[in-house]
Amino acid sequence: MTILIQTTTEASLRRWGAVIAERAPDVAVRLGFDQADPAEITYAVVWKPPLGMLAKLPNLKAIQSLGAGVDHFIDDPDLPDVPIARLYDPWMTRAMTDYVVFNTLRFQRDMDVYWRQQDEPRWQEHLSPGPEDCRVGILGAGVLGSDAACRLTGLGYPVAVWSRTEKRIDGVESFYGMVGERGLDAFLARCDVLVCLLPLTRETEGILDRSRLQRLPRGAALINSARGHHVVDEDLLALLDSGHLRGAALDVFRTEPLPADHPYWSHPRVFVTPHVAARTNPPTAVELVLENYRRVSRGEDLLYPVDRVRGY
Ligand code: NDP
Ligand code: OXD
Repeated sequence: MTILIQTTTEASLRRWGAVIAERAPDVAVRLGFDQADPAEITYAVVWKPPLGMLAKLPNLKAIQSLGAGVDHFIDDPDLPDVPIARLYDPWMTRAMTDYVVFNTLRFQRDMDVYWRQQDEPRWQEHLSPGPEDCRVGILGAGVLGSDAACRLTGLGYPVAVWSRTEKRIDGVESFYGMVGERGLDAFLARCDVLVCLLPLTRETEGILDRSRLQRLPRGAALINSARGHHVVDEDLLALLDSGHLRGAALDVFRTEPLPADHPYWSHPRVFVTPHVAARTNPPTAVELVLENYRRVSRGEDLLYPVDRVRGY
């Protein structure tokens, strides 16, 4: 049993190598496809593997994503038919919830407005609502969405989630599916702050287009820390410029790094962060990576499996 770690930078390969060597010194690890004999690899641990690379591993038994999302390889036309696991790490969940809470507070307390006023400079108070008057809606009620929903509820925000199936989360309203009084349009109409924490799939690609964003109440804000392809950029920019939306906090983009000439960088109502809402943290993420390695070695099912048909 040999592990292949495949990531996008030498630094992260070295970091993963060091963490596994410390935690499981007896496990054979290859850092990068170029360093491996393809026939020896049984377990591939990957972030954005090159298309077709996984198909070159004839003895592969399982794939572990180094992200909660699997969109970075699930559409590979040559993806081997082996079990796949997404990443789950409480450290990462807490980081994402921190990011969502920080940005929700930023909008609710008008910090985005004060930030712009400082450029003028202008000394002007605003009558910011309390959390009880700021309705938050979270698209996605999985690992990340449900944790953010619980924390925000504890802070006094009225919170609703939208998912494929109905949810029961204490103090949180559940909306689900596309139609009906619990469907997507009804959900959007009650969101002063909309948070996107959906996986990127064929169903959710471009879900935040003009028609959906227009259903938000005037003056609503968007927080997208899921994937850039959930948002139709031109539609978001048009609604920010028209004043329908007050602002957007964006952590993820269709092209990453975000190109230097992209209008988001200089837009006064957009707050850009470079895909850092919940980074993968090797010292904690290694727990699941090694547990799934042991499971593969024993022929057991993976923890946190991905449904290939649903795409998450
Ligand atoms: P989960 O798989 O745990 O949850 C996904 C949720 O989305 C589920 O509630 C699911 O509904 C819902 N969903 C999926 N498809 C649909 C659909 N078509 N209609 C309605 N609801 C849908 O994912 P996580 O919470 O762990 O992560 C979400 C995403 O966050 C990741 O896929 C990744 O893209 C992004 N992410 C971003 C990071 C960053 O740093 N910016 C870091 C980590 C993750 P149901 O429960 O009914 O199946
Ligand atoms: C993830 C990510 O999917 O970091 O985990 O984006």
